[in-house]
Amino acid sequence: MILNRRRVLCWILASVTLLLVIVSIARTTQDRRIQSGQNDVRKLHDQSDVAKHLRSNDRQTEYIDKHGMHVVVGKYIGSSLQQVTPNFTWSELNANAFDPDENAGAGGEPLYLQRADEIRAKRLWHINKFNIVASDKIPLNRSLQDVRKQSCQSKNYDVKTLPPASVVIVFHNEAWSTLLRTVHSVLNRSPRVLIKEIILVDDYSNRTFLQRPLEEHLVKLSVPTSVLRMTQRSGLIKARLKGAAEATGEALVFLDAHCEVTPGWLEPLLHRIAESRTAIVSPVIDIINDETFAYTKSFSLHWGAFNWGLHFRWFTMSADVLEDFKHDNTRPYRTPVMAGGLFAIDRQQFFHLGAYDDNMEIWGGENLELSFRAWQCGASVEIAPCSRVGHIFRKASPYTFPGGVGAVLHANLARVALVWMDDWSQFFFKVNPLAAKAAEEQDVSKRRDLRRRLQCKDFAWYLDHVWPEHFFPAPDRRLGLLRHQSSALCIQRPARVSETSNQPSGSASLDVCTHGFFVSQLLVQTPEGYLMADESVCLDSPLAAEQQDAAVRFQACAENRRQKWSLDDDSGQVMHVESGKCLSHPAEGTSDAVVLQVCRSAPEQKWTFEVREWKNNMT
Ligand SMILES: [Mn+2]
Repeated sequence: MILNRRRVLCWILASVTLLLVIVSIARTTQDRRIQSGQNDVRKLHDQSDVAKHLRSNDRQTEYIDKHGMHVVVGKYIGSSLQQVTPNFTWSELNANAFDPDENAGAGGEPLYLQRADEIRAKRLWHINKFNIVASDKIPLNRSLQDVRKQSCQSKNYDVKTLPPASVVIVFHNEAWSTLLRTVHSVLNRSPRVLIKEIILVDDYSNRTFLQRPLEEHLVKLSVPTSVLRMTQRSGLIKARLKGAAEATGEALVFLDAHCEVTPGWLEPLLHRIAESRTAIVSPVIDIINDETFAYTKSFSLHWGAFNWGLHFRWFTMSADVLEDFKHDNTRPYRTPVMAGGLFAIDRQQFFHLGAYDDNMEIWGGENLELSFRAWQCGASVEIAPCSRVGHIFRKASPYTFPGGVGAVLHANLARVALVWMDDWSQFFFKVNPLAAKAAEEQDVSKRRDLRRRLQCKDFAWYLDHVWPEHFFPAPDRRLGLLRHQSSALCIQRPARVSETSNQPSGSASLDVCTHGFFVSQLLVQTPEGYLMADESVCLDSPLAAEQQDAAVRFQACAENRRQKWSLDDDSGQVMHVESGKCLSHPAEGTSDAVVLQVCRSAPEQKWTFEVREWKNNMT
């Protein structure tokens, strides 16, 4: 019982702990990886090469960019369940130990602590789940490098024609130094005429330094800055709604409370809104290291999407968006969904579209809800590659969630599915029984009314037009398991094992076939011949052209011919289109469970696609 509950908790935490694809850059030329990657560096002269590298390499989570920087795409997995969080005294929690050294962290350089500080930092880490001791040594006005591409830096904006913005920042027990570095970076790096005001919304913090001392600091600033206080713990969504309701700027810019904006961050966002009032625009989100506060650049060439569990993911952008991007790498490009923490929107448009679902609690799923709503109701969701904002990604959440983090997230996601996803909500609930359970208690009638009032398009339209490369089932696709007939084993996708793997690439394995909707064995067969699994990985055989008995793997879906398969339901053969060879489970002679071999009529090559109904039989 207890073990079970712990397993559920672990699962919930792992799934909650985000989004976060992160990137780190090794600039040092002595870095061996870079030296060994010299050839790669020369090869990767333009963006398309980088993309190819991302798509074809075994280690699809890394690449060397054209400046020779090693870029790693990784993912944070929450580990707070293993950590023992110490109890803090009242004075520890309420101490504001901000005491900056003049040049600490200048230019976004990392700050390494002295030995003596390290021990203290380890203990205090748990208050915010980042290195507060390092943060407190870095000035509020520290400089950051201009990390924009040349083409972005040379762009000029006529600021007088851009809509002034209200910057809305929600916080809950945020550290003084990170909260105010967010505010000061906005003041320092935004044209004054473009900032109408800064609105901080305090989601019921109880730290003493966030009360009077904060207000006394804010009145001294050069821009009108106010604090609104929630009278009970309300969560990000309700707090943002309160901030937006008070805002008077033509545009709204939402920021997390632990960000630092970089030079030129604001103009591209507002310029896009001036151009298209229905555009919701996010910056590129760079990484502020949670240990050293180093500013590291994140990749381009990715967009935001989601997996079968409706968890946000960064995936390589589609081929046609990449094509546009190559023509002009300064223009905002579309994305199926936004990450959610940082974005700009026309204020009237925000309310016209229905703001946020105020029945969503605390955090989670609201970014999908807004993204689906925007696209389906005539707006757009975009990323402005010339706008770059750093954000501290944490490995665990420092906050308590009233009601429990899992319950909150499942209920929020259930609302998203019930209102916006039509038939696909049934698929979501089949693979996510906890959300199905949560759905029983949700009343979404008000949001469905909104959808009708705005005459929004359906989810089929969204998938077809906004994300045709998606890996969900569809009316012209089959969902099911690929069963090897004589062994009665099924093809299985590797699990997401390492903390740095965004997409679980690796050998296709065979395992006992499962009943129901076990995600690792479910495949979507498309009319083009792709066999897609969750997390946007496809059945592939990278060495099919070069090797006998080439291994069969799951690799990031790449819309290429090498990932096409032709299934013959009568003969049971599954042919790899490019090589003309057949999917085989040899009895012996190879260490790989599944390989490609010359097609022949043999039990090794007989498979059944066992269909699973992803919709209820209601229609
Ligand atoms: Mn955040």
